[in-house]
Amino acid sequence: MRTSSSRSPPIFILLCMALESTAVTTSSSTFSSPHLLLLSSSPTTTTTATITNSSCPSYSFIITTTVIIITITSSPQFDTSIGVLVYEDQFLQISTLLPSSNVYGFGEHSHRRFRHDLNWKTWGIFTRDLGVGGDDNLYGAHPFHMVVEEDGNTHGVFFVNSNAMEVALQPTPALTYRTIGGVLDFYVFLGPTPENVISQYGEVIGRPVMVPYWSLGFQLCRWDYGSLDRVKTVWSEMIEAQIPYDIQYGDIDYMLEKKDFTYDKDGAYAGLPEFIQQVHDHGQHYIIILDHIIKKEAGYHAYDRGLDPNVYVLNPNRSAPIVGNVWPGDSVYPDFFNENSQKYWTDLCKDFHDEIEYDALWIDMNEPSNFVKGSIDGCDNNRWNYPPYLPKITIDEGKIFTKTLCMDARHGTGDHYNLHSLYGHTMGVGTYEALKTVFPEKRSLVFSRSTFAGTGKAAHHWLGDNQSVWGHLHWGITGMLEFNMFGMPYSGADICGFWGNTTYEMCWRWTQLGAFYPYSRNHNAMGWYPQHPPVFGEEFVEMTKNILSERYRLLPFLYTLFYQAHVDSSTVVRALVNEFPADSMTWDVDRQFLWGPSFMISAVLEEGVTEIDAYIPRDARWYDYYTGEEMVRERGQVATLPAPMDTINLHVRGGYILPLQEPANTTVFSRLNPLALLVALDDNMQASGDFFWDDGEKRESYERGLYSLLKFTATKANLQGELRMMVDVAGYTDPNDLYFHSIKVYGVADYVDGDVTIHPDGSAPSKATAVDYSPQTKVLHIRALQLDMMTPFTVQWDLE
Ligand SMILES: *[C@@H]1O[C@H](CO)[C@@H](O)[C@H](O)[C@H]1NC(C)=O
Ligand SMILES: *[C@@H]1O[C@H](CO)[C@@H](O)[C@H](O)[C@H]1NC(C)=O
Ligand SMILES: *[C@@H]1O[C@H](CO)[C@@H](O)[C@H](O)[C@H]1NC(C)=O
Ligand SMILES: *[C@@H]1O[C@H](CO)[C@@H](O)[C@H](O)[C@H]1NC(C)=O
Ligand SMILES: CC(=O)N[C@H]1CO[C@H](CO)[C@@H](O)[C@@H]1O
Repeated sequence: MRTSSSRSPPIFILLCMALESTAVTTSSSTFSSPHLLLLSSSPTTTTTATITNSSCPSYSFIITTTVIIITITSSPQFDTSIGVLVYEDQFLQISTLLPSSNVYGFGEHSHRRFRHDLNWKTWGIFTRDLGVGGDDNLYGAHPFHMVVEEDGNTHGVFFVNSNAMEVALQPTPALTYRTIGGVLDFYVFLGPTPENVISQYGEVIGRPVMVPYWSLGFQLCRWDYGSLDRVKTVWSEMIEAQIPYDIQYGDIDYMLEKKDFTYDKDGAYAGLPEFIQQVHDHGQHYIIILDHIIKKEAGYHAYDRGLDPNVYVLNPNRSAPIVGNVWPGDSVYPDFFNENSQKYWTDLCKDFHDEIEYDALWIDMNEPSNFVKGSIDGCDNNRWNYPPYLPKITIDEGKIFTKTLCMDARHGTGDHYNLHSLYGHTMGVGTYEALKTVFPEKRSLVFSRSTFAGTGKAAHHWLGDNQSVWGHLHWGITGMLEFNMFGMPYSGADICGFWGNTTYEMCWRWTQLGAFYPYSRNHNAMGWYPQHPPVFGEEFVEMTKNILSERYRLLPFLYTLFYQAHVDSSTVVRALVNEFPADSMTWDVDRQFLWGPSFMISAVLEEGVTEIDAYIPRDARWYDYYTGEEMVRERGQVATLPAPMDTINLHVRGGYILPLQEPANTTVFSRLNPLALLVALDDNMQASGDFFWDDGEKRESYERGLYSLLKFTATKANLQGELRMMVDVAGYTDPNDLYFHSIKVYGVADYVDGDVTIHPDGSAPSKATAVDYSPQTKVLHIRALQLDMMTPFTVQWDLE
């Protein structure tokens, strides 16, 4: 990562396929590896070339002393002829024309819509501790976007720069980057599809880390339960109500005087280790919060241990650690750019785990936040703290260092001016490394509020986007879609909202929507009306149990999507435009979303509403998830769908096979239950799907081959429908003898009442004993099966 200010020409790297091939610097138009091309614009020569490779879109480029034009399809995708390039020491600017107005990405902001408004909107990028609500730059920095053209061709651009910057969008369409440091260094991803672009970006920044299976369960959190007794009460209410519930949190009130690596053992949280044991005994997990700062207090172990060798961010003259003020009072900042900090942080995490057996860490405030401006001594008046140009970032009183450290604070490898937006990223990676020591065998989790391009290879992100207001149900969907683009698929907003009193109806609808957040957590702030499901009474509990049971039923499918994301950065929460980029109706859809390519969620996002308008993409068959009935008339239309209080609309796309499992109260128990398959046939009466399974928590199970991968295909031939299961990888055999007990096939139009035959590999065929077929819904349901998970099988049924 280049972070220092220097004058150098822009660098472009074009990427289509894998990065295995070595980079080639162009000096002529002969290239050994057309997949990856490093273009250094030189001020004295003009270079032009056209590159063709059958497995990549072909492209051409022109570089002159003043202009860079890159063309992938017919019109230029990157064309700087619209504006001047500026390289000053603390001001760099580059503009490009865009081939279409369908621009997605850039973060972190609370974008109201997924597709950008190009009408002179300017977005700042600089990590910042700020509440959601305006157009502010928020916790993370992600200078990445993609552009979808009229014909569906898509390219992406990653601007590799960590300085404070702004992106100015213009209706031409065009965009301008202005940054106050670093160099102009770009990756251009050739696509041609949105998912290709995101995968190519993932190749550069790192693939998303694999989550443990238990993290897909429902989670409950609150800032300031007040005492462990209150936590126990809430926990018991949840269990008594039999709501699926995998994870309980401890927010900062578990700490003694808000100090990291302590708990209030003689006060309000006496008995916490024993409670965590009890949580574990119920098949659940416990996650604690840590802040980014250490209280400056002699005698406090976490502070003392960081002094020699010093691991803290230093003041500008390097005479002592710079001191800010956060929750516990005057505090110092562990510097994850300092080579000594990893051991320091790992030791603290390890020792604390010996005291309380947490299962994962949630790191907050790491933008890095500071409640005083710059430091308790203020900041010097120099060109770093008062840069000549300030991008459109949110600051108070015209000062870039408000709510954070002075820009001339010193890190191990540079100054805060350049490294600011990387602080949370390095803390996320450092915490991930520390947890490898705490849990050498087990995958854990790190949630980081502040993130940068690539944080997803170590950590996850919840959307700070969180007030108990209706608008946030919609914005949270855009937030998830964006973080999936940014390589952090495991995300979601706080269900029922964080700040403010929720209402019964809002929390009800948010619980339905949040059941389909990959990261499904109900979280409430201090002082507001309690919002864990049992407080709302019996009917609310019933609804919560029902919808979370559907979530748990779908977990094998969701987990398989996470495996795919880990392998190739495919998105888990996916925008409709990613699947149907040439269908212009999908470009603006951000109130609905998909899980992977095949499962569509259309929730109610407003108060007092009992029907919704949902777009049903035209190039596919769609089935109601619950009944299996096909949406025939609605296909390619904006359909008005009934959405009474007990309903969230869920649809399955023809052509896909989803692995399912009977739900239970936690994932530990649901993993013991029988499996099922949902087969949704496409227009050719075909479908396919995968099922990834491992023990759910061993580290690097994929890399070490400790997993199994099943492949399913459904076809139609000779008046027979057929479903075939093959074991593609057999690296893990579940100790619980899992078997498929039910197969549902949606869209079987021409079924004749005959025998359904089962052929397990290596044993004699048999007739299915329980078969239901509905001529109304065209659903074939084969029940009472006992098909071993690791034995390939074929199931056949007769057709007219
Ligand atoms: C395309 O690129 C690949 C990988 O670099 C290379 O092996 C292949 O020969 C190229 N094909 C053509 C037609 O140039
Ligand atoms: C879940 O159910 C199992 C078995 O019925 C029980 O042992 C366990 O305590 C339950 N866990 C929770 C969190 O309710
Ligand atoms: C270094 O800076 C700190 C505050 O930023 C100041 O208190 C101290 O006097 C300075 N020391 C020297 C040697 O300049
Ligand atoms: C939120 O609810 C609490 C508890 O019922 C109540 O005391 C408080 O006044 C409410 N606050 C607002 C702003 O409505
Ligand atoms: C808008 C808002 O309330 N944002 C908050 C989201 O939650 C985090 C902590 O969980 C707060 O720090 C944000 O201020």
